[in-house]
Amino acid sequence: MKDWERGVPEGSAAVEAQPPRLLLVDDDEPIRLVLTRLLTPAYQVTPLPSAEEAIAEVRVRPYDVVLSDVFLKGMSGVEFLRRLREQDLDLPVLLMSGEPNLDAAMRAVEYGAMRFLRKPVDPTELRAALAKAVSMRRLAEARRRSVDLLGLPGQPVGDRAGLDAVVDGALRSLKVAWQPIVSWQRRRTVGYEALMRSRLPDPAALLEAAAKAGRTIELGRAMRDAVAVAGELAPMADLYVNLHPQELLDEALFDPTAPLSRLARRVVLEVTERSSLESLPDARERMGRLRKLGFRLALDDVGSGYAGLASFVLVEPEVVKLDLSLVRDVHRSATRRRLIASLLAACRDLGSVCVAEGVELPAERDALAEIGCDLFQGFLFGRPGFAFPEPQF
Ligand code: G
Ligand code: MN
Repeated sequence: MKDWERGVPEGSAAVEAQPPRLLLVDDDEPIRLVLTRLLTPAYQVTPLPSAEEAIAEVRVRPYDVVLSDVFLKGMSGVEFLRRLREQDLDLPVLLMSGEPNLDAAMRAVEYGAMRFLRKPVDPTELRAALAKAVSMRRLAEARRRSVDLLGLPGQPVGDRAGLDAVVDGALRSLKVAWQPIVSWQRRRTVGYEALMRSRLPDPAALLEAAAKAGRTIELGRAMRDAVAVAGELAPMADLYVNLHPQELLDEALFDPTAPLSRLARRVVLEVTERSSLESLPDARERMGRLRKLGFRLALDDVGSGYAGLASFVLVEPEVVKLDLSLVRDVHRSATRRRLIASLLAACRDLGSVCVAEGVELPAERDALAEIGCDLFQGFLFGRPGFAFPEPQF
């Protein structure tokens, strides 16, 4: 479990002397009181009744996170966000609303709200969302401050040549592991997700090494080619392939004669909602080109707390993959079930199908099936393996 899921800002523990500064904006006084009480002393809460006062406040004092009602007198939520962004680009904003209004939520998220919370806000969910926002705030700051130091976790690499050697070795040992995606009702495999493996300890280490060496595109190509070779031998099922956002800028991805393009009708390309696709030049047009080649698109890691709605609007995914952090313990959490049920309903409206990822327990599977989810991926059905593992039902 990550710290933010426990409701503890990452890296806070004993090291951080000051609790994070939270600006609470709501024109309803009882709500200000309740939330202030709930969040003190974990946060230094400044409650304010209006958007105008909040804007004035962030001008004079630094804040780590803003929690605000979306409907404030005298200023729309979108206008409020825009003015906050003028002051501070990295300031995370969580919006709350009593009226679940998809349109307002989408526009808010488009304008950089990090999360949309429904009132009455569930305290556990609120704490987790705030802790995550603060962690991301710190990460953004650290990133801006950090000089680009070379080095992998647990494996310091002092120079560019050393780094290139690490990446070369990893590329030579690159292999594709496949994890089944199943229909529970039909007890059938409907697809396999391709996962990268190499002699580095985990795929994240490989991605990080490649990124530091400026070789992300090269790694992506190698992986796509490896997928295409193995995919020729795959059982009849769709092939799910993760794309790094930078790969969307690689012309080779759009080449109709590339090995993977020849399998396009069977391939679902996964783009993650963890990165801001909106900042990608011509993102929408690029998605269109991939569809013309026959590829379908999936939005990966949905529900991991990032700007989901904006990426939804942009990608219009055929497949939505629910993040394992949302799936975990779904049988024990009515909040998760409600959230997933509303995601499933939204997917149905938009003509997308949902895959629940990271299903480990029969109880999770059953709870998901009960709210209408049928496609599953996870250790319960099959671990990733090199020879297209048969799932267990
Ligand atoms: O980000 P993406 O959804 O592409 O990540 C898939 C990752 O999730 C893979 O690394 C895979 O090994 C892992 N994974 C798949 N099924 C499970 C599961 O049931 N539990 C856990 N903890 N991880 C899983
Ligand atoms: Mn994936």
